[in-house]
Amino acid sequence: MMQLTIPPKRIVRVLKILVLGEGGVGKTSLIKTFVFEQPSMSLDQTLGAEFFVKTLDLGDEQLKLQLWDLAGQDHFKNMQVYDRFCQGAHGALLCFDLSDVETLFRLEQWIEYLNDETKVVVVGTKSDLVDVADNDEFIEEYIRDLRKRYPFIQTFHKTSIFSLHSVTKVFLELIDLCL
Ligand SMILES: Nc1nc2c(ncn2[C@@H]2O[C@H](COP(=O)(O)OP(=O)(O)OP(=O)(O)O)[C@@H](O)[C@H]2O)c(=O)[nH]1
Ligand SMILES: [Mg+2]
Repeated sequence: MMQLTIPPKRIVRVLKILVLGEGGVGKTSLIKTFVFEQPSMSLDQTLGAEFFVKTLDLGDEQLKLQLWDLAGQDHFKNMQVYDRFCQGAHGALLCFDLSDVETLFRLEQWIEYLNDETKVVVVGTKSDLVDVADNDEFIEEYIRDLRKRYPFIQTFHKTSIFSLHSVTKVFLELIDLCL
């Protein structure tokens, strides 16, 4: 009997992607929604760091994504290991909660971990919780100013884990910038 051998797809590239932002902004939920391709609420605080892998098909080749989910609570940040965790990252999603402006003001603390070669997309999470008009102009202006000071910040998008489209978009856009 003839046997068919299907050659394994070749891994073309490995991308290290960080997902950063204050505790509770929705980093783990965002990653899980992207990885599992369905709205995925995270119910627990991340302890230290978690790590997810997703492969994407690029024709007959594969892209392997290493998604680094760093806990946002202050006591983890104070352990001073994040500098090392962030080394060598190709891209980062810098997340804040649209319904909690304090988390926007803390973005700069996370930017400190990055170098100018890392591609960055800013993500305003939980868009389902806010009215479009709430703080909108203020937030846009604040991010415009951040981008002037940190030109490696590329774009800003709003997400909700209940809209798979917006979640996939931020990851794919970042990946595109990194390739
Ligand atoms: N309404 C709404 N809630 C969300 C959304 N994303 C996350 N949440 C909720 O926000 C809370 C915190 O989400 P996590 O994903 O655990 O937040 P985190 O940033 O990983 O927090 P740490 O692990 O502590 O750093 C959970 O109750 C989520 O269900 C969203 O898009 N909309
Ligand atoms: Mg988490």
